[in-house]
Amino acid sequence: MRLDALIFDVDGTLADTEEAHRTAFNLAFEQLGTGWKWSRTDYLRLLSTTGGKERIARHIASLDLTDGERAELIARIPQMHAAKTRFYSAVVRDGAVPLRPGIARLLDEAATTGCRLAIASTTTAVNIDALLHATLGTRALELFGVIACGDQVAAKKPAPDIYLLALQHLGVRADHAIAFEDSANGLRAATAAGLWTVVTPTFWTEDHNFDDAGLVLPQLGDPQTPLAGEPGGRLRECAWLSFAELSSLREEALS
Ligand code: XBP
Ligand code: MG
Repeated sequence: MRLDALIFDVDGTLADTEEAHRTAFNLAFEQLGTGWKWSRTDYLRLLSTTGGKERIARHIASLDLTDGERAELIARIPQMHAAKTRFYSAVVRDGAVPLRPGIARLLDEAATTGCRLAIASTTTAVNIDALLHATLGTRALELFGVIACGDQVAAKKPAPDIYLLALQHLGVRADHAIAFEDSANGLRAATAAGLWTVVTPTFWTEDHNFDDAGLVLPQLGDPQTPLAGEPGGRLRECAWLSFAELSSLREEALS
């Protein structure tokens, strides 16, 4: 079956960004004097809520507050999230967060074959622009023809909306595309949109359930960062997921 597009999640998939997000949240909380500080344990739990604004709202809901205190904090969520986004995008724009192994290689291989590339992410366009500019430079706008993200949809992952929006903007059928994700919420969103999905977990999502994934690998690998035990585990041709093998694995899975 034809393969017309690859659709990539951003946070955790293109790059391992969540520690940078967590740090940015804490810097914003300190700047705004909320007295909050999310530990890694806190953030592991809060990450099951997609969207930074929604994550802050969930934290507020967990606090013992009067109705007036709660309402005042809820009213400040946009301000908190804007401050967090300033901290995060500044750190990423400075190059603090690299692409994960194999991402740049697979993007090039796919683009060379004429396969289109898109993004479907819960984070903001500002954050995506900062990451792509820092890691791919001006090539990013040539590579990714469609960027669907953040508040462009009302229902965030695990709802399929952001993937359906990316497919709509691509003008591509779900069964002619592949999604790349790192989390259970992302896998559910892509699967609900009808996409065969490759999952590359990070520390933040390694305990998630990926039973519905088409393929699960620790990362995409490349000649400089070969995958241990490959070929031979899931891969047959080389110790990284090449575009050619990605296409054939999906073909077999869907035939
Ligand atoms: C991951 C998310 C985002 C980030 C934080 O997005 O759920 O909320 O954790 O970014 P994805 P914001 O994996 O879909 O790329 O604060 O901008 O939401
Ligand atoms: Mg993600």
